[in-house]
Amino acid sequence: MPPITLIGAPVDSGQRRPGCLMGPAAYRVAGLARAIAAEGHLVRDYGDVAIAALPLADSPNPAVDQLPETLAWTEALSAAVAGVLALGECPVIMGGDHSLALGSVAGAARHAAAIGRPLFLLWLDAHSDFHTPLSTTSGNLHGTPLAYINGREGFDAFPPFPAPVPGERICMFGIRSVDPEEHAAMLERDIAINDMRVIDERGIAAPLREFLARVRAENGLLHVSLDVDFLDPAIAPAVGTTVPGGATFREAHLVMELLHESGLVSSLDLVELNPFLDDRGMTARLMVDLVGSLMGRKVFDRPTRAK
Ligand code: HAR
Ligand code: MN
Ligand code: MN
Ligand code: MN
Repeated sequence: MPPITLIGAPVDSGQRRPGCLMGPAAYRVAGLARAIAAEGHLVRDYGDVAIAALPLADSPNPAVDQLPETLAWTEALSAAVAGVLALGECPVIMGGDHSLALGSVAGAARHAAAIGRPLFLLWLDAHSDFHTPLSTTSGNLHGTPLAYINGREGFDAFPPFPAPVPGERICMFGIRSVDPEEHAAMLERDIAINDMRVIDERGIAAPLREFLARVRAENGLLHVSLDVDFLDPAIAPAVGTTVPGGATFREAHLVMELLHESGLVSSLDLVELNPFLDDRGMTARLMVDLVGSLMGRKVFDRPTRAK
């Protein structure tokens, strides 16, 4: 793997429950850099990205909350992520709520376009986050990044998304909370929606291997967006939007192990951790352990005969 660069993104503006701004600090306390270095990778901490003066902005949808903050984060994180990728490093964005993906994936898409490779997206989440600023009824912009990335209309206040990612290059896992408008819009596209029912019936490895084979066949870059609520709330309580019936400890680690073996991951978001809601750091620690698996941690080398 290339060198890993941790980017702090203390974004709190995509939802109304405060606390995600403490995410980067919690990852540092839980030893994220050490866990990555332990697998033999070079790792550096870029520090926290900051936003300064907010732009003037208004939405035709009066429900939309904290649009100026979200616009400012989108620009700042897009620039940071594109810059780190251009250096040949792998950015790991320590969130921060999921609205940060409006910027992180824009940065990854900008870089992919610059080097002429297709960007693929793995979305690990209870939610589809496929609302637009026009369709959202909650007004919480953490419910919108995937629509922006996919090039849906309604993001006039935002910079045009560089090279929108078509549905065929998007794969979701863990989905179990989708609003009717998002659902209708998703069905018009060829997004691989591996909801929890698919995982129950097929397991998580087979559909993930199919997706990774497509990324490899097209020489794609792969951005992974890991939302804490992908995980079952029993093992990951530190998130404002828990939904029962999420991925288990082993399902989540298996995803990370397969991603490591694939060697395809080029950038990663860690989002929605709200340390204020955690139970003695258990969620922060689990997220760090999952990144450890993605970076190559294993208990022992499995004998090839057991494949
Ligand atoms: N669909 C709901 C809404 O728009 C819930 C969105 C919640 N999103 C997250 N991130 N927690 O995945 O409000
Ligand atoms: Mn999300
Ligand atoms: Mn979610
Ligand atoms: Mn490795």
